[in-house]
Amino acid sequence: MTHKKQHSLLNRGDEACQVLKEHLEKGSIIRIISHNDADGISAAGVAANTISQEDGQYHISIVPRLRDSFIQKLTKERYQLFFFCDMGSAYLDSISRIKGDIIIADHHQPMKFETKENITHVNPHLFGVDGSKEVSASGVTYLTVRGMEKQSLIPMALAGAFGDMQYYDGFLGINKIILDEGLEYGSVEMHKDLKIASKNEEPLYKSLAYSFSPILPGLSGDLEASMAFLEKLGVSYGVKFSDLGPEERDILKDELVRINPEIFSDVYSNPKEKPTLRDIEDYSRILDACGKNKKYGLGLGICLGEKSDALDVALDLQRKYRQNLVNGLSWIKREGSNVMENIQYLYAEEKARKSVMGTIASISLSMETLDPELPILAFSRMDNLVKVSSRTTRNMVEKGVDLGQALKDASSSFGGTGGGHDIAAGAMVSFKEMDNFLNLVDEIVGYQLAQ
Ligand SMILES: [Mn+2]
Repeated sequence: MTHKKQHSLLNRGDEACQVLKEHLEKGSIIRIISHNDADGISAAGVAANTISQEDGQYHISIVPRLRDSFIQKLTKERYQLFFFCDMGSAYLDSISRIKGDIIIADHHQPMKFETKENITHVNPHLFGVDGSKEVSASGVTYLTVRGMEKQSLIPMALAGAFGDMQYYDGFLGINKIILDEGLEYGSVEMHKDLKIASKNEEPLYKSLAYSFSPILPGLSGDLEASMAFLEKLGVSYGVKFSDLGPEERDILKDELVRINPEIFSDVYSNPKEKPTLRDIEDYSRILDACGKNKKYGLGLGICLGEKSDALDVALDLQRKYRQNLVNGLSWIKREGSNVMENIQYLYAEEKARKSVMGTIASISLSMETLDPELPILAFSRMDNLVKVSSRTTRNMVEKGVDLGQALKDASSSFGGTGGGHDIAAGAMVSFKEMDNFLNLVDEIVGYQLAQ
């Protein structure tokens, strides 16, 4: 059954591939529209690299969300093929007004809509495949170019899956199929090692403090604690992990496994990349930092292998971003959250803190700095509006929590917009309605848990 569902999705990907090929043969300039996170940037990278390798041309826009005004603008553009990645499935009706052929490579819940002939819609949910766990947009986009033998782009397809948190100490479903294809072709290598961040780039104590997947309780997010931990072990904290001798590596491994056994596990790499970008999770984190800093072109430049100083600029951004994370996490440790009956929330107005709200909220849940039993809403003030990022745990989803539904219903009751996945969702509501919105979400989550 699973096999059949996956097969239908792969077939739809091949149909999209045919459309893409026809346009490449005709010399159409392809209009790519993608999302601004690590998954969306990787997806755009998979599409753009394919088009360049086939000597085609493209024009890309990376956007935070599909606004009606933007779709309106697209309807006036004269491209012959529009290629939406990581978005579009929820906007089929407005997208259908665009003239030209359309490929949608998305993994979000699609709206019910009778698809028009000019739209090739590739989305796991259409075939009963779980798009929140088994494939991300970069993977779906890879399925649309797979018919052109693009195995060299598999590391990028997996980077998006890491970015969308689809790694569960292993990949599932379509992600696993894509991984196996990469391993077989040799574009992905896998070995057992410590899964700590930026091993080829940062001094060891920073590598530990910046490791959040998996979490190292007591060390993740805490530079001083990481330094003290290494000092106590007698391991040099100021050198890169990659420069440690075998003996020091062994000591470190034994101690870290004691903190979290998942820290020693499969590490995936792209043997063709430069050392800093070789680890696919590091790659994904760098794209994430570009996205969070609104430097989409920079992230895309990295995906396109630009020779300029793009990587150095991106690493600088990542350092600043990580500093914000560390500061934000210590703020949560110090101040805690505001606790309601069924949920908890955080609120920020400072720019640096706002840039990391969703991330520090979810890290604090997994480190259990905050009560993991209470779904968290993180509010960032934007003039008259508040942006909400919400997160919960798999355990709570199993108990019935669906944040996508809760935020969609609660925000629409107060003239806002919202939605997303059961485990992570977002919304925008008017600042004046924040308290009402909170009370309603609290009520809805209570209701979901009582079912
Ligand atoms: Mn995505």
